[in-house]
Amino acid sequence: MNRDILHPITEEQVRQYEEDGAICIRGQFDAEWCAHMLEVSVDNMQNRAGRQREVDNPDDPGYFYVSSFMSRDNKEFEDYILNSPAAEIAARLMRQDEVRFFYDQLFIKEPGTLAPTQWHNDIPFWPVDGNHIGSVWMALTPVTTETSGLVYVKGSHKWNKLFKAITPDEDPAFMDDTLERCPDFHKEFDNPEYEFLSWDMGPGDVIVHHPLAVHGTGKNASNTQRRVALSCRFYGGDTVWHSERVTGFKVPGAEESGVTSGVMPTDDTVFPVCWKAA
Ligand SMILES: O=C(O)CCC(=O)C(=O)O
Repeated sequence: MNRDILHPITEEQVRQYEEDGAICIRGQFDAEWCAHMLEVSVDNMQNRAGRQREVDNPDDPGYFYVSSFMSRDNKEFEDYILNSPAAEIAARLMRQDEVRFFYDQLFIKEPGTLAPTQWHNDIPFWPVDGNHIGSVWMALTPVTTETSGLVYVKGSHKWNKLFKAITPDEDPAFMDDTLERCPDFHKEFDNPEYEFLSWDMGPGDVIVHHPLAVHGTGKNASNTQRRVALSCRFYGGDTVWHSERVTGFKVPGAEESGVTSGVMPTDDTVFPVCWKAA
């Protein structure tokens, strides 16, 4: 399984990330990574390991599985965040010489799952602020917009706007009532005011997005294709802790490690350095 990126990240890709807020990067993970992480991800779902958020909708014939912090209890996920090219890809796109690990998350939509992923941006979910928090969303199965591929509003990270955080199970602990709900951009696809970005992806292709980039998905319309995505967040640069944010999001061990509002968390156990320039 490759540790280093297989192709250099180009200046053009960095500029595209900066301009659009999201970019698809292909061909950086070898086939072994893709097969291995698919296997451990499906296994995680089947064993309900990690910290899940169940979406209990009896009218949905499918199943939307979300788990977080898998790498805390599972060496395979830990190995991915510490030893795969994911962290370097995020670092290079954010022009950082070092990135730390924030958290990992699994998003699986079984065939026929009706649940969308509500339009949102990520910062309102998290007790952190900053531009240099890159999410690396890796497809582990084929993904198209029909099978719930992510769609982004191009350039929305520059709106400098926070939308109300809505979890798949609509947990009120995350909802800051001073923030407005993100519009349903599926209704705006024909609106010339917006440009949308989406990609057909194969296993190992990743999307990297800025923490303010607005994104969402529809249902998984396939009756046969499961959609498996592993999303890992890495940070550096201007990232700081933000204890005052209204959110139910808790990083295990963060408070004990002495996080302070306005300061970057640097505890090497809770937020390990995953990649450093040579
Ligand atoms: O895969 C999904 O449905 C949601 C992913 C997402 O919102 C993220 O990784 O930030």
